[in-house]
Amino acid sequence: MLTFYSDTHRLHHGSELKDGVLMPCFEMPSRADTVLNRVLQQQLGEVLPPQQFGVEHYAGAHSLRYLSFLQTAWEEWRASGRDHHALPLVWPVRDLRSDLEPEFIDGKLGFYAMDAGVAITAGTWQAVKTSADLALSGMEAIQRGGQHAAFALCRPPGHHAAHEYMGGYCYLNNAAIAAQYARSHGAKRVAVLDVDYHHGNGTQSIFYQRDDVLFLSLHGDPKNSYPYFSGHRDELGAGNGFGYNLNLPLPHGTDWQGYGAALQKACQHIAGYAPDVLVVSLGVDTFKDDPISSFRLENDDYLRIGQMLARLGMPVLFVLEGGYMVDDIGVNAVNVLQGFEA
Ligand code: SP5
Ligand code: ZN
Repeated sequence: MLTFYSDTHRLHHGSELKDGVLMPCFEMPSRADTVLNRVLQQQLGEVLPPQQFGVEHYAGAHSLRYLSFLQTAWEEWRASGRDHHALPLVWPVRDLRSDLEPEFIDGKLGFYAMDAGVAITAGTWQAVKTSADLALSGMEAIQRGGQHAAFALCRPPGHHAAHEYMGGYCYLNNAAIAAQYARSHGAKRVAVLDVDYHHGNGTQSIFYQRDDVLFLSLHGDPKNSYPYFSGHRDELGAGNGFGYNLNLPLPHGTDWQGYGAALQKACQHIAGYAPDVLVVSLGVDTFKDDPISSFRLENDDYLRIGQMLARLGMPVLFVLEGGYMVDDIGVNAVNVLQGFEA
């Protein structure tokens, strides 16, 4: 399987509040190093750099004003005299005005964010742009290069980012951008299966009203897991998209028994939809030792995930999302890919 990777991810490492204290993000550069090392060690296949895609390729998933905010936020923050990471601190919740974009950077940060897990640093735009380009390159290899599968080793991750907001370490929705690219280049139907521990609220939101992109997610129940405000079972899609969104929230402590059954259900749903291509938002924060999550998957369970996906018999683009037990994310992510290829 081809892997798409770039060192550019190193330009981004944010800060977040952990138990009320500002710390370096769990979403750190060593994550991608661990995954790349495992890809090389297991000789998964060639590792290729991304092609450069223009911002217009991100515009199916994101608004133009959000994209220009991301490109200029660091400069605006610097121009207002600060040099530490920029973090949002105020949000237009409920009855506050969310129809007007503020002019000052502090207001814009909150306007375009769902939480404070998305620091903007000097290298953030370049890193997130390259991460999206990796996903696009992977989709291109499948659609024009005739590859049956590809792995986009994306960092930063993307699935919490929606049409007009960032959140949960995510800025550009790499999986959604790749799914939209597939639709624009010949695929009639695309499915996105999100196996990250956290609900893929951004991807759900981007395709919520559409029947040409099916979204399915297995995740920690939002009653007690981030992102808390999205991912319930009754979110089924709207308008033309009604019936094309499937959430399978699972309780704390879920192990392979519960997880495998839910994945089986998701796979049946995907088979019935018969997409031309499947995008897998591959988070491995479902691991038993993940520091911020509460499922109990073991290393070998990731091989089983790959095997079940292979049985669908369709082309798959794997897009790396979360996973914070740095010692194991290489083994776990690559186990999915090797299980798929076995
Ligand atoms: C891409 C991705 O996986 N983003 C995850 C963002 C999660 N951010 C909030 C985490 C809060 C964790 N609280 C942990 C409580 C554990 N006892
Ligand atoms: Zn996650």
